[in-house]
Amino acid sequence: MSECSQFELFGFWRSSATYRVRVALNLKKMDAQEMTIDLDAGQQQSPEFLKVNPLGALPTLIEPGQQPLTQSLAILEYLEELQPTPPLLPSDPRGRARVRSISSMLTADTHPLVVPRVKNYLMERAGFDLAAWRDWQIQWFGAGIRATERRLATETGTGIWCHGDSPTFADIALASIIAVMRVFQISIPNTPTIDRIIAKCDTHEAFLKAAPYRQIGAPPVPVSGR
Ligand SMILES: N[C@@H](CCC(=O)N[C@@H](CS)C(=O)NCC(=O)O)C(=O)O
Repeated sequence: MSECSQFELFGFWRSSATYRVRVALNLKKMDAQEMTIDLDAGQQQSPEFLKVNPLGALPTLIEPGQQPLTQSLAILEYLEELQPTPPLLPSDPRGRARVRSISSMLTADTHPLVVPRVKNYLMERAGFDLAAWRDWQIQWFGAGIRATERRLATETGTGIWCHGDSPTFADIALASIIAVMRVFQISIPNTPTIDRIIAKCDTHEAFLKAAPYRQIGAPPVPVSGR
């Protein structure tokens, strides 16, 4: 895939949405050179980066001669079309809809509540301190993860992975939320189906290579984290 090695990816070590793109690239054996935008230093709001992504968010995929591509799920869809093997969506329409539904629940309804711009607003304008922010994180990670567990535990599509017996966008989305929860040392109890699927991700090289603490710019792994 020589044309694919021309990708550049704006990302940050602990960015959950960047992680999704890393895993998809790894599964599809595609390559991108990652360039860091330091979210802790507020580089996403620099005038230069806002020209690349007006929302001031990661990831953004850069391909020569093309406009920047933003939104992790749109990037995953694009990679899926460019390189259909291995497929990260099921072959049947109903299955694809289920995988996209689980993925959206996590990436569109859970993740946006816990991003830096929301934290900054709550801390600067809504009187939050760090303890209130942590309660907020636990509340919204918990809501998304518990809903996902209920679906995975009861829906017939669930297999070894979130859908069937090979990884899909849904596993990438789930693992991306768990990866950032681990960074923040947040765990939600009583999620046996999720725990089983994440144990699978934890033995899969494509997921392991994408892990936050394996990225350039990451701090040392805390003793109690990973
Ligand atoms: N829906 C977007 C989420 C993008 C997003 O919010 N990314 C976070 C990092 S995981 C970010 O860059 N946040 C910057 C900020 O909130 O200031 C996607 O999936 O790509």
